Amino acid sequence: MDVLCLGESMIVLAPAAAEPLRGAVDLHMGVAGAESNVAVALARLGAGTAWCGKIGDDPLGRRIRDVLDDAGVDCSLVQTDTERPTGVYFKDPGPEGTRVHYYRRGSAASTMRPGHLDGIAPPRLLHLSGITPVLSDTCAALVDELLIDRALDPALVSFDVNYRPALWPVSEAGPALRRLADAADIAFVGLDEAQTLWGTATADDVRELLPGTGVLVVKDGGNGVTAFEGGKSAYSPAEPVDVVEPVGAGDAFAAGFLYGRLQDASLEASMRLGHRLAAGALQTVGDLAPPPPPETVRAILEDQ
Ligand code: KDG
Repeated sequence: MDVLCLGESMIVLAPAAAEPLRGAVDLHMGVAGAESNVAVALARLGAGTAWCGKIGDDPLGRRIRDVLDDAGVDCSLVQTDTERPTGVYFKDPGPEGTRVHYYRRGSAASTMRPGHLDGIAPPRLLHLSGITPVLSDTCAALVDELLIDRALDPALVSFDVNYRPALWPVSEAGPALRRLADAADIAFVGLDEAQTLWGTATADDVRELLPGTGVLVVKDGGNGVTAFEGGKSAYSPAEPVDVVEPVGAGDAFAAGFLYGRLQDASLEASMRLGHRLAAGALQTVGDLAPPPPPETVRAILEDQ
């Protein structure tokens, strides 16, 4: 297996016309979850990918499984909880951007705990995010086991900071997410997110704050992305797009970047593939967009 992504997946309901939720009549139902979004995008690019999480024994959990199965994601490690439901969230587009409303407290996924992946063969890469540690104390302990204690050694561990303000305050999230990102082999963070969490102003400031991260990827929205590796850094401008709905674009970027790295592509080429996938996600209401054609992927990665 190339990549294993672990985290909570949910059903997302979003106004079909990208209008405010309050007045919406038609909702689009999709499958969401930062880590499973990455898994779907990677599988569609052709990487051997598994997703691991916990779903409820309900139609929503089965829908998640169906969508991931259809995308070619290996779900054999997924656990089903017969007591607790699959989580749900709503997207609420508005003039100030899209807000999210979660219905996930006490969900099946919140009962994940250390030992969840005991006995599995280590993948080349394990992908985690900063959403999982806030789901419950046992989820936080699981992330520690995998990222700090490296239970799946020698797998590389990638970590998307993914600060979700609706789930925890900066005073708790700031130090917790810094510790995890600094221990990762590859970490993704938004420049605005880093500003909120750590008060940093520039990508260089973030690098200074996270000297332990192997490859650090600092994303500046529609402007571009700076990646650091060892003493080297590279900048890649974003693709200009008309944004329909932004949620999911960060996951798409992460998938493109990780796919590039798995193919031994340069930082620059990996960022370009990340941008291409993010552009697709920005132009769709759901979290998941169709992948670029294989010849486009090849051309992006060959142009080092
Ligand atoms: O990155 C997109 C995710 O935010 C979305 O799919 C839902 O995982 C999610 C979360 O916890 O916000």
